[in-house]
Amino acid sequence: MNRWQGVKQVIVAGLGITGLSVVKYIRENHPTVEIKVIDTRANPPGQDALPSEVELFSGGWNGDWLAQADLIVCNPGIALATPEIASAKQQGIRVVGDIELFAWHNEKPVIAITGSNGKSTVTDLTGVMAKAAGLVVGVGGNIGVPALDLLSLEADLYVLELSSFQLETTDSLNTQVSAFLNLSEDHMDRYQGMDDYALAKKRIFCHAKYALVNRDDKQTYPDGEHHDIQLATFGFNNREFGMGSIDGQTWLMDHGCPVIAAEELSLVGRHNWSNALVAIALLKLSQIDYKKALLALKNYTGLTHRCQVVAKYNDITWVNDSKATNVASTLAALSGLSLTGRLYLLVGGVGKGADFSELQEPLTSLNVQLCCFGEDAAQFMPLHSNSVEFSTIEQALKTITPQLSSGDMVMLSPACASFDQFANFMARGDHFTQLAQEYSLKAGN
Ligand code: UMA
Ligand code: ADP
Repeated sequence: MNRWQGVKQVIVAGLGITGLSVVKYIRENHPTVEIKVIDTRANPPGQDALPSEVELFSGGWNGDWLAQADLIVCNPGIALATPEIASAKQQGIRVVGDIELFAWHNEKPVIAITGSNGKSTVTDLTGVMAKAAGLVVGVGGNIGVPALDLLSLEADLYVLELSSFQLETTDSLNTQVSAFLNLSEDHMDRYQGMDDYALAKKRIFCHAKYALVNRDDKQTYPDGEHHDIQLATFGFNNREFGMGSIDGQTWLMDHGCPVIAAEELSLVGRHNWSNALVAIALLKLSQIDYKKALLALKNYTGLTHRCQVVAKYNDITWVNDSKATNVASTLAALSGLSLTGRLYLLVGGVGKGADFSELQEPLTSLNVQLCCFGEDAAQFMPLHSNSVEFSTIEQALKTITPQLSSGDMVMLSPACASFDQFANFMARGDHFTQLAQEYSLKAGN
């Protein structure tokens, strides 16, 4: 089926790296199609890289342009409920996302990964392992490399991290395996509730051969309408892809056969054992021999900004977990901790309408000082009796550094988005890391 038949005029709604990749893809593959870009921001990121022949309308919507379009390609950051997009849809104009364009073009096997937490780690690790097994692999999607930019690689396999935002505008992505890792509260500023959020994520199963789901989180299972799909599961007990105990040690298991001891992994934390197990399962379900990739798995240390030790001096550890942008990821960071000293936990930023009360219980069992910063700092203050409010990360670190002593840990695991004070979670993590490296030399002396 040629989905581009009759498409003469495309509106790319929202620039950023996605919009740029869409423009580049259409110019290279459908050169007769006219492209115009609309971005509601006054100075959209990426405008300097836009070819001069492509017209840009910024700082709002352009109703005339939208009305003339045969196809609108929407940035994942723009909700389909946005009145201008909803009205274009109502008028019969097709609205898709970049992943849908990828699906129209691609014929190679795809592994797709979604979930509230762990997507980037699993996506990156699966890519690393598939490469170690000898394949040419394209790794991208929500992890930060637009999927359309991968097509020129002519890879043997594509591993895509897909957000619920991207899945909302994707209808026809064929996958060898679609994994749904876990579901916890996030993006409640965009969805009506958890059911609405889960529904967007379950679109990953629409054209999947296998659904890989979490036995410990039944919310990840496909609904009845995905009846053709073959189900595979992972979890902490010893079934299918699971975990077992051998001589008192935890092992990652494939249908009862030991694969690797958890202790052998460079990744730390129980949640990362689960991430490693998923990567093993994804390769097996894609008929890739994961045994060729076990050394790569063993040596994999994870991505930056995820529970990453960025400074250690005078027995004080500084951890950057800036990617913890929701409650569940901060809970995961807390669950693996064993400390001899006090934890100084930096939380705050943009709460996205979340309920933070779940953090209260794990915090009571820890020797902790809660350092609350940013726009929603006040929402964290009641969670612990030892809470202090700061305006910024720097103010918090400046204040606590003289109090630190041997065995303590300073951890940024904010449970919030960063947009009140930073461009993104990476900028926030880099800022923390730079300060940690500076202040760690002054602490514990
Ligand atoms: N926006 C507007 N008007 C526009 C266009 C965008 O207001 O006309 C705003 C939206 O509020 C949105 C943001 O700008 O939040 C997104 O624009 P952007 O220019 O940052 O987008 P891209 O650079 O194309 O990045 C997008 C994804 N961003 C979002 O989904 C918000 C990136 O995921 C992704 O890596 C990239 O495409 C490549 O696929 C980021 C993200 O935060 C990391 N994702 C969310 C998450 O992981 O929780 C879903
Ligand atoms: P995502 O791409 O879904 O945001 P990341 O791999 O970037 O996932 O990790 C985001 C945050 O979630 C980090 O703070 C990380 O430590 C934590 N995390 C990673 N894997 C899991 C998991 N399986 N369950 C819960 N939290 C996790």
